[in-house]
Amino acid sequence: MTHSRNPLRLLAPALLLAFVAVSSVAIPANAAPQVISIAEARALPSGTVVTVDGSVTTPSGAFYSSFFDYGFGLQDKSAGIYVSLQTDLGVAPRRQARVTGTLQDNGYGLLILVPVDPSDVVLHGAGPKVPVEAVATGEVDESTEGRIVRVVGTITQAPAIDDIYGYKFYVDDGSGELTIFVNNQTGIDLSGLAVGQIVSVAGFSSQFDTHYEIDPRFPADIVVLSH
Ligand SMILES: [Ca+2]
Repeated sequence: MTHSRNPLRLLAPALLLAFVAVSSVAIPANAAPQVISIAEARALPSGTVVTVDGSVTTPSGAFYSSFFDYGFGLQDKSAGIYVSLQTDLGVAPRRQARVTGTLQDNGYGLLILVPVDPSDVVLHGAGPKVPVEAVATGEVDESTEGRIVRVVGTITQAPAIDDIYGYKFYVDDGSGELTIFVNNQTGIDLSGLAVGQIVSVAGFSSQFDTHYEIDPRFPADIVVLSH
């Protein structure tokens, strides 16, 4: 029975137990997940689970008619991202939220963060005011996706209904025509807008399939500067 005295055989279970004991001490189940910046998260492959912390930038559910969820934009100093949720947490801009979720494409080119459960969104106080970033109409693209941006341009195509999804119109400041997509839940009245007017439009820098767009959040995001 020499094998029973093999010291390695006796040692192995002890080492394993020691490892398990150390592991469970080092990583308790309820430990706060490691927070990374949204820019770091955006650079990771689809399917990666991440935790980010940022200031809410769009009221939850404001984009329901085209996004079909009660999610919201989230932005930190580095970047922004859309958090997709089927539960309405009733959040509004400047709520601070820590979100753990899976990075994925929404099927139309927009990178979203999808929490497994609403409890993966931890609201904690008020966040900093997210500055609205002025960009050219031709600059709204992958590099601005997920952030709150603002353009000033001439309306080139008047608002038109887009089925059940909302309304869209187009603006151009000379750098390229940009789609403005207005979701039904935003309460924005587009009836006064016409081709040739110069408007300021702020909102969430989004992507739909082959094009990029700004999705305004509420009426104050659209201001007519010249009739
Ligand atoms: Ca994209």
